[in-house]
Amino acid sequence: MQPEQCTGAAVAGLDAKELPKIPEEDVEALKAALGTGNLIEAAVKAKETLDMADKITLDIAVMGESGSGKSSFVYAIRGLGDTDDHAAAIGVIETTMEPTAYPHPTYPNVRVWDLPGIDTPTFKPDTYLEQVEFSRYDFFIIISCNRFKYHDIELAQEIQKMGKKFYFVQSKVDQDLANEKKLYEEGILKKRNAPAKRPRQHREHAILDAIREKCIKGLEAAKMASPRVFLESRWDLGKYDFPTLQETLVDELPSHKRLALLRSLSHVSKETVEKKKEQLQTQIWLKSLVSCGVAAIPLPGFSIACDVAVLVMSLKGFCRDFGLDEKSLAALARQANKPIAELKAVMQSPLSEAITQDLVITLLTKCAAGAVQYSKTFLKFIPVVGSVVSAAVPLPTTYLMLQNFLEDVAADAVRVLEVVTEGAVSNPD
Ligand SMILES: Nc1nc2c(ncn2[C@@H]2O[C@H](COP(=O)(O)OP(=O)(O)OP(=O)(O)O)[C@@H](O)[C@H]2O)c(=O)[nH]1
Ligand SMILES: [Mg+2]
Repeated sequence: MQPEQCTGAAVAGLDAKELPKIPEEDVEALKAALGTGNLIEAAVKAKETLDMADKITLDIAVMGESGSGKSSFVYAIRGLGDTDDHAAAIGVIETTMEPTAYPHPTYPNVRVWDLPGIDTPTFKPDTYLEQVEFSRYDFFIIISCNRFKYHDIELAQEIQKMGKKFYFVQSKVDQDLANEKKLYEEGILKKRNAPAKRPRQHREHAILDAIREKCIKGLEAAKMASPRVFLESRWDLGKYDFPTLQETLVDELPSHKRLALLRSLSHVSKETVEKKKEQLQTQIWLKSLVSCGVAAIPLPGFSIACDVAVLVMSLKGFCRDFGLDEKSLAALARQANKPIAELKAVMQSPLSEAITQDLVITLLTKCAAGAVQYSKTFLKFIPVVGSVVSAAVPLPTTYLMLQNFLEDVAADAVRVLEVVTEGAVSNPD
């Protein structure tokens, strides 16, 4: 999409009355960063903070019995398709024999570990966690495609003792549903005097609830306190409990690791997109500071000085974070079995590849009028001293531009998600 085709708020002229309110935490963060009144120093610190956030690592362990669907889950959670590179070894014949790390294709600091089945001959249940070096993982996914067995529960209890989190995932729920449907279609349940608890008509939700309940009861019987079970199918990650699992993982992670996980998650729910936006929002002042700091140069025909290259990188980063680049979009289109053009058609902001210095200057120009008003508010918030005086206009301008762009790409991500899930979300009940 060319710059002039953009219709999002980032390129629309901004009315000062419509300026978004600066979140309180952002003001505090900026005040802290500008404390000494030295802009260059503040920009260097901001860059360090951003670099540190990019280096945060996350190690996710996926474990369970042989054939339960571990490898399938490992590639699905990284948003990969069957034919993609980096896919974990999957199949009825291939077996995972040792812990193998699969880095996320875009965010290699996020690694999903495919662990051998606990019932694999070289691993013994009582030493399994040590053998797979449990201490390196941030949390554990325990997968089963039938019911959770004694070993799964024992492992979960050990993990809990070590102060780490685990999540029970019941895989291949599509198979369970298909089997149940067959029973209803063939009238077998009627003939066999089905238990009164079973719904008379085939209802997907009721069947899913029953599967979940059965798993939970099994875990409770094995003395697991308040167990949670997430149902999923590798063939349809947007359905069943996978989106809820993603949200739970994000919510329960320590806050400094949250952005790393969110970035690596493919968009299977609007809530994930919203959470990602919230986390990225916290970086906007830092990005603005960096762009107005060390390498800021006056823009021709424009009353502000800033580093446009830094802003180009920031916008491209936002697009990548929301999967709005050619490669990610093509992968998504393939998985959803839709033409990529259909996904692009709903987008109002440019893809990562179309972000250029010219586009950034266009966006800054469109934001400038609003930002002048903003700078008055800014001056009230922030006691502008020392070399910070020179940033009283560029900082709010770049802040506003980045903020609007983030809003726009997040809205695009939701629109793309709607196209992808169209038809797939129909409730069969
Ligand atoms: N229908 C269906 N099949 C699945 C699902 N997940 C995995 N499978 C199939 O189950 C088989 C085993 O899957 P894997 O992902 O290789 O299982 P694994 O746990 O890694 O197996 P090992 O490495 O041998 O321990 C493959 O044929 C998968 O295609 C699912 O959600 N639905
Ligand atoms: Mg495997």
